[in-house]
Amino acid sequence: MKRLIAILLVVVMAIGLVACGSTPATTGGNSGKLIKVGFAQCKADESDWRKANTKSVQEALSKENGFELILADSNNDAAKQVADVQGFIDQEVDYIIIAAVNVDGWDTVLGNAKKAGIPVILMDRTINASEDLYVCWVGGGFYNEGVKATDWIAKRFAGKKPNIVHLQGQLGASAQVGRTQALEEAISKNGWNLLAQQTGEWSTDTAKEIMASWIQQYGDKIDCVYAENDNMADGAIQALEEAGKKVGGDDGVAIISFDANKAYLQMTLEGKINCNVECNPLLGPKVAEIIKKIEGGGQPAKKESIDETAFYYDTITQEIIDKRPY
Ligand code: GZL
Repeated sequence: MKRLIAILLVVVMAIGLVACGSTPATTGGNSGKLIKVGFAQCKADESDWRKANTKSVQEALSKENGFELILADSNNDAAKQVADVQGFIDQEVDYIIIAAVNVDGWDTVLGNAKKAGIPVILMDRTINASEDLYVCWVGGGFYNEGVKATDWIAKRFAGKKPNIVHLQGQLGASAQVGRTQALEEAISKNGWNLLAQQTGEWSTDTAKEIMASWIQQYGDKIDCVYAENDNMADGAIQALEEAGKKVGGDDGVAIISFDANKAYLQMTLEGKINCNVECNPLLGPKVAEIIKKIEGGGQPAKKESIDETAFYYDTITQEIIDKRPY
C-alpha cells in the first residue's frame, strides 16, 4: 500500500515536472523570463559557412528577442559535444539546439533530455537516432546538393571518364556523408575515376596541403576537384595555381564547391570555381520561429529543409552575387 502511494506520489510529481520541463514554466512571451537555450555548435569557426551560421543563431536568439543563449563549442570533438549537451540538461535549460559533429552516438544523452522534458532541435546536421528523441530538424539536403554537383560533372565531361580528386568534410558529419554518397554513386554509375579521396576537415589550409601532395602524385592527370565546402575549394585552387596549373573556366581543372558564400561566388564569377552548390547558413530565424511555435503550444514539422540552388561560372552575374545575404 505504502509503495503504491509512493509510486502515485512520484507519478504526480513527474507529471508536474514534465509539465514544467516541456513547456518552460514561463516564456519570453508573457512572463518576460528569457527562454534559456543551450546551443551545441560543432566548431564555431571551422569554415566561413559555420561562422555565418553561428552568427545567425546568436542574432536570432538574442536577449532582445527573449532568449538567453548558451553556446558550447565542441571544437569538432564528438565526445565533448555529447558532454556539452549533458551539461545543458544538468543546467535545466528550456531548449537544446544541436549542430552535430557526428551522426552517431546520440541515443543516451537525447534519452536523458527527453526524460528531463527538454525539447531538442537539430540544426543543419542530421543524426542517426530515433526520431522520437528530438522535436525536429532544419537544414539543407546534403545528398541532393551532391547530385546537383555530379549532374554538372556529367555535363562537363559528357562521354568522358574524368579523373577526380575528392576533398571530404569532417568524416562522420552528415554534410560529408550526403555529399560523399552522391559522388560515389555517380562515379560507379558513370565509370569515372576517383584518383584520391581524403578529409580536408572543412579547412582551407588542410585542403591546400593535401592538394599539393596530389599534384605531386598525379600532375596533369587531375581533371576535377570535388571539394565539399568553399574553404577547401579555395585551398585546392591555391595549390593548383602555385603549381602553375590552369584552374576552372572552360579548360582548366574543374572545381566543384559547396556552401556558396559570397566571397566564393566571386571566385565562381571569376571562373575559378565552376559549380558552387548553395547551403544556407542563416538558420537562426527558423530555429527561433520553431521555439516560439512550441512555446505557443504548436508542433513544428519534423523535417524542414531549406531551399537551395547552385551557381555556375558561365551563368552567374555580379548582380546575383550582390543580392546574396551571405
Ligand atoms: C553544411 C555544413 C558544413 C558546410 C561547411 O550544412 O554542415 O559545415 O558545408 C561547414 O562549410 O563547416
